[in-house]
Amino acid sequence: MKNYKEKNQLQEKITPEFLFNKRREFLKLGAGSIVASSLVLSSLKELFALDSTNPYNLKPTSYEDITNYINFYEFSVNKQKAVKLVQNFKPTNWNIEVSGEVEKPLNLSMQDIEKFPQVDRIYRFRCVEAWGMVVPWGGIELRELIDFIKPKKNAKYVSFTTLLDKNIFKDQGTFFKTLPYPYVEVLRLDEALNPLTLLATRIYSKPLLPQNGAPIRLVVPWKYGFKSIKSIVKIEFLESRIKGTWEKLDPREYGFYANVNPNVSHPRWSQAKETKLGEVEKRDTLLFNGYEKEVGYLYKDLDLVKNF
Ligand SMILES: Nc1nc2c(c(=O)[nH]1)N[C@H]1C(S)=C(S)[C@@H](COP(=O)(O)O)O[C@H]1N2
Ligand SMILES: [Mo]
Repeated sequence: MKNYKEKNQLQEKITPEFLFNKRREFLKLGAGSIVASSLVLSSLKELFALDSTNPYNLKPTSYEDITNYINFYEFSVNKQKAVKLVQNFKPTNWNIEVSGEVEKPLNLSMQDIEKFPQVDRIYRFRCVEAWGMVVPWGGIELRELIDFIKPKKNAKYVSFTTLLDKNIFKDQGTFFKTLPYPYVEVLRLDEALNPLTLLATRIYSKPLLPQNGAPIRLVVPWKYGFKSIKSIVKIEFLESRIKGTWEKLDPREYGFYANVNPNVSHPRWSQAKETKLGEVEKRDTLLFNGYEKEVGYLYKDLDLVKNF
């Protein structure tokens, strides 16, 4: 797009139906033939860019990789083993307790979650272990739920808790004796309210598989993956900060913020580069995992080295 005016003109022409049909055309014809046909095609990139599902035109990682290369320590620290063991986990009649400093404490079923506006978002996802992927998530923006339950004025933090059930999660308290279960993660309320933050219930439009945190998990794409807690049964609004599971285990390795940052090394390895699942060449790690424009305001007065 050459200039702002031109972009505005294009935007005026583009209705959601237009966008949908063009996309369908594109998908039907394949990329090759579309180059020959004229119309919008020089602007094809911009066309996709205007779609809020995938503003950075990211290429999603395969479903195979997303659903097999996982971390779910309650089952095993070994990724293949965890996928195998997690298959016995069949989340039914799921219930999420929403409590703490809120006007409307309540219990939510998955049917209740479905009543909130549903969104699809293709995000980068970066594990602290220096691998990354691109995931087409579906679910709700966490802020929709927060608006609904109305936090009290003194609520400043939100904590999330994974189900605790040693009959299902065989490794809760065995391999990692030092890991304090249930798994807990914590966000500042303003981080939780950022439009990027999701409660995800789908990947590639399919319900989450147990290994990816069925039936509902947090997604915070600018933070290391351990913040994106799986299989949530409790969301609590708090006046003061508490430590999550990883921060409790070792605050020097797993800070409260855990914002993706190429310049802040993990004590045992550099974070400057990452390997995307399905790729061979390493890529540069991006500050805030490439979401500085969307989340930079949250940290403008914060020393990112001290508060890692
Ligand atoms: N309850 C729970 N949530 C969790 C984890 C876990 O072990 N238990 N692992 C975290 C880590 S380290 C990462 S990288 C992501 C991985 O998500 P994925 O397995 O769907 O890729 O989940 C996070 N959420
Ligand atoms: Mo991770």
